[in-house]
Amino acid sequence: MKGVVTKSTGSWYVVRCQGETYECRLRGKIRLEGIKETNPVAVGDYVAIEMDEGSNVITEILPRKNHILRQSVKKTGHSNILAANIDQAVLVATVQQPRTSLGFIDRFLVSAEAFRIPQVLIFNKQDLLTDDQMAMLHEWKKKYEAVGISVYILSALQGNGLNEIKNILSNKISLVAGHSGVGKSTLLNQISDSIRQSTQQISAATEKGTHTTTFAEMFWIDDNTAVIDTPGVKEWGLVDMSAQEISDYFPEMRERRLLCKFGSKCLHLHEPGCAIIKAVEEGAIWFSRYENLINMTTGSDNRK
Ligand SMILES: Nc1nc2c(ncn2[C@@H]2O[C@H](COP(=O)(O)OP(=O)(O)OP(=O)(O)O)[C@@H](O)[C@H]2O)c(=O)[nH]1
Ligand SMILES: [Mg+2]
Ligand SMILES: [Zn+2]
Repeated sequence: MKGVVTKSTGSWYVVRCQGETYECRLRGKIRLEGIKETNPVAVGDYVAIEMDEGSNVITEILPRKNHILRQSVKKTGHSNILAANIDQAVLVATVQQPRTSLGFIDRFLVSAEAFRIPQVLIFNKQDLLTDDQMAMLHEWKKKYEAVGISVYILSALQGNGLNEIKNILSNKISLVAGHSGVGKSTLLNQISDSIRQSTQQISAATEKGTHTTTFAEMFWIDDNTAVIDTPGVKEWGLVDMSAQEISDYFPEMRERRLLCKFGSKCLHLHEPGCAIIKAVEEGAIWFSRYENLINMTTGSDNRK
């Protein structure tokens, strides 16, 4: 039987086949070619399962159309797949409680853009913001929308703006990611009555979440719509990307970089005739995006 992995704990998995769910283990060592991953089977993977001596086992992982990958914090040289075969990558971010940096946001967007997975940015906890912070968010929204990323500002707690979110999730499989405590599970609970994820207050001392959601899990809202709630991530490290390649994953730089005097050798640092630097100076590229590109290509980002 073939099905889709809807939950992964690392040692056992839930697989959905024809509307039924099965708890499964992995047969022996299934290894994917190439990348070293901490979790060879991810939520969203299509797999073949069999009954084996009274228990269900995953015998095969079918080819993936894409996946969202980040550098593992615990095991260096390893990467961690958040989900596979997704139509849309949704990042839930907050200005405070906890703070999500623009560097973290851009690394997430780059990781999705590497597979041309459309990205959605949701700024949650609008109710906590001052007028000045709201004005700043509206500026960010304009700048991200100019490069093709959809941006929503809302409060999952108060429930405003949820119809728009239901619409953008409709008929797609969406990954929902972000730092711990930004309100991913709170938002998903509001989206569908069938989702009843635990949520928990962030720590008053550190203003950070407490990793309430511990495993990635896919929920089907209707026959064609699914969302994947994921545990909060602290850091977002890029996996296997060369400096030249990274600017290709910034949509506003993709074509401009071809005009650099040194062509594909240009790292857009201080080379003469750099089309990217020129566009930043002219205000056609947002300085924050440029700064984050340089942090990624020079490896000087702290990932947070
Ligand atoms: N003020 C405010 N608080 C919110 C909002 N959305 C969620 N929260 C609160 O933020 C806290 C964390 O929410 P969760 O939904 O558990 O966060 P999470 O992103 O799922 O966290 P992890 O599962 O740890 O990754 C809870 O106390 C929520 O009530 C919001 O829009 N405004
Ligand atoms: Mg959660
Ligand atoms: Zn350049």
